[in-house]
Amino acid sequence: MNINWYPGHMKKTKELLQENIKLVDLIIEVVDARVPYSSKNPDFDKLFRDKKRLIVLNKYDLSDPNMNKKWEDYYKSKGWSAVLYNSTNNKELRKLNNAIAEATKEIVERYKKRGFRNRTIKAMIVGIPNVGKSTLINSLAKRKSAKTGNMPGVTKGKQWIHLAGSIDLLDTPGILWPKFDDKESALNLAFTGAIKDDVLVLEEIALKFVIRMQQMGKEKVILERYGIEAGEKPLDILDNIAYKKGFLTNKRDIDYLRVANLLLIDFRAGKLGKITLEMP
Ligand SMILES: Nc1nc2c(ncn2[C@@H]2O[C@H](COP(=O)(O)OP(=O)(O)O)[C@@H](O)[C@H]2O)c(=O)[nH]1
Ligand SMILES: [Mg+2]
Repeated sequence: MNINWYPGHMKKTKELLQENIKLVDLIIEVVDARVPYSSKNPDFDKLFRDKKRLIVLNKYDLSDPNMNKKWEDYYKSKGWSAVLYNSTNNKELRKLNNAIAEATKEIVERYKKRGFRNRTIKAMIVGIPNVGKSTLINSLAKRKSAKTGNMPGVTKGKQWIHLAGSIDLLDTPGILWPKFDDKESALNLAFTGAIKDDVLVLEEIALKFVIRMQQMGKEKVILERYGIEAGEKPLDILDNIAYKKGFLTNKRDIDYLRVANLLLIDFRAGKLGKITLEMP
C-alpha cells in the first residue's frame, strides 16, 4: 500500500472524517470506474448514511462504456446520485457541477423553506488513494495543484473552495483505506496501480492480469497489441511479448519484470482499450 495504514492511522482517519462529515451536506465519493467495487470501501457507508451522496465514477475515459452505464444505474438504484467523470478533462466540468447541483437540489429547497436564502451547500470529497481525488478537487477549483497529501490526519485548518452555484468544497479530501482483506479487490487495485508496485511482485501481478483478461474473453486485445500468438499457458503470453520485444537478459533469459512493466503500464494508460474489471 502507498499508505501505512496501521491501526493508529485508521483511528485518526475515521475521527477526522467523522468531524468533517458533520460540517457538510454532501459527500462526493470518488471511485475508479475500472474497478468500482474494489475501489470503494463499504466500511464507511455507515458513517455517510445520513448524508446525501454523489458517487463519481472517475476515470471513465479508461473504462468500458457498456459497463459504465451498468455501474451508474446500479448506484442510482441504491438511491445515490452518480456521474461518470474524467477529472483530467476540464471540458467535463459542467457535467460534474450539474450533478452536484442536482444532488443537492432538495437540500437547497429545504434551506430556503427554513429562511436560509443565501446559505451555501457544503461538500467534501472522499475516496481511497489513487482514485483521482486531488485531480478532481483541482479541476473543480480550476487550479493546478491542491495541497493534498496521502497521509491521513494532516489537515492544517479547514479551507473551503467556492464552486459554481452556491457550493463550498472542503479543499482536503477524506482518505478512505482500501479493503485489505479481500484478495480479489487487492489484485484489482494492483492492476490499476492503486497499490504501489514496489510492494508487490510485479511479474506475478502481470501473469494474473493475463489470466484475468483470458477469463474476461479479452486475451485477443493483448495478442493484437503486441503482435503475438497465444500459447498453451498464460505464461506463454508473457514469454511471447518478451521474445517479440527482445526483453531478454544475457540474450536468452526472459526479463519478466520488463514485460510486466510494459503490460501493466499499457493497461493503466488505456492502451489495451477501455476495460472494466468487474460487474455490478
Ligand atoms: N485517465 C484518467 N486519469 C485520471 C483521472 N483522474 C485522475 N487521474 C490520474 O490518476 C492518478 C491519481 O490521481 P490523484 O488525483 O493523485 O488521486 P488521489 O490519490 O485520489 O488524490 C494521477 O496520475 C491522475 O492523473 C481521470 O479521470 N482519467
Ligand atoms: Mg491525492
